[in-house]
Amino acid sequence: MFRALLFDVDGTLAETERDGHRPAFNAAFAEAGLAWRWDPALYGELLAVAGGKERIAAFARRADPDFLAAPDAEARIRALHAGKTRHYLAALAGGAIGLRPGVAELLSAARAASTRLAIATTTTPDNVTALLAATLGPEAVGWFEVIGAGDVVAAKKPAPDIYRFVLAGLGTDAADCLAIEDSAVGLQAALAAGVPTVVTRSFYTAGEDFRGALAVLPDLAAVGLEGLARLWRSAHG
Ligand code: XBP
Ligand code: MG
Repeated sequence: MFRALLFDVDGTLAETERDGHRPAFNAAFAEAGLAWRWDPALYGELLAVAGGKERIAAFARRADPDFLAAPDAEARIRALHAGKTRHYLAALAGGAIGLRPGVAELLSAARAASTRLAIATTTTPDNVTALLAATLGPEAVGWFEVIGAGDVVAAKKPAPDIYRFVLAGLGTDAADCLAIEDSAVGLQAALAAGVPTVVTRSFYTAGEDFRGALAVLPDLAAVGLEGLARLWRSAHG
């Protein structure tokens, strides 16, 4: 049986992207007087780049090269991203986003079985705390022994760094853990760190290439803790 469950956040714990992060980016752009607007289809393309600041820079590179050429471009991206985070946190606090099916049940079964819990995400740490508090209560953040999030590592997913950070914090071998991811980028990060991974497809990732996953499921309601344990054992001969 695996010792720890490592959860991705966006798309895995909750469908945060289309109606959470995306409108928060747009609100920050409008506030800064920029004409940029990310509609749901464009945002789906932009998700190929993980991390909000990195996503803004990737968009500017193709849509507004003058913005990037300015000497203060990096500072402006940081300010835009801070505004985006403020809008996103307000939306979460207002109850805009709920957990995906089966997430709360799995967390409670894992806690009952003393399975260790951790988070490995690209998103900003405050976003994780706010999502957990809004959906599971303020004590839920304490259920996770390690929360690896955002800029704590230099290279974001698909680099394995955030998984390595979490594994080091837990002091466990990668093979003794199970990661739950929703995207090809996240799957690549977990596999590159040696963590067996189950994928739950999400709104934007349903058509991606999930080769290497132990299983690809519609959501976590389709499998309980026991089902995950069976999948994990199947990879351990
Ligand atoms: C998904 C992401 C994140 C969010 C934005 O992260 O790519 O970048 O879209 O978050 P994961 P920030 O699936 O690893 O949880 O704007 O806070 O960077
Ligand atoms: Mg994700």
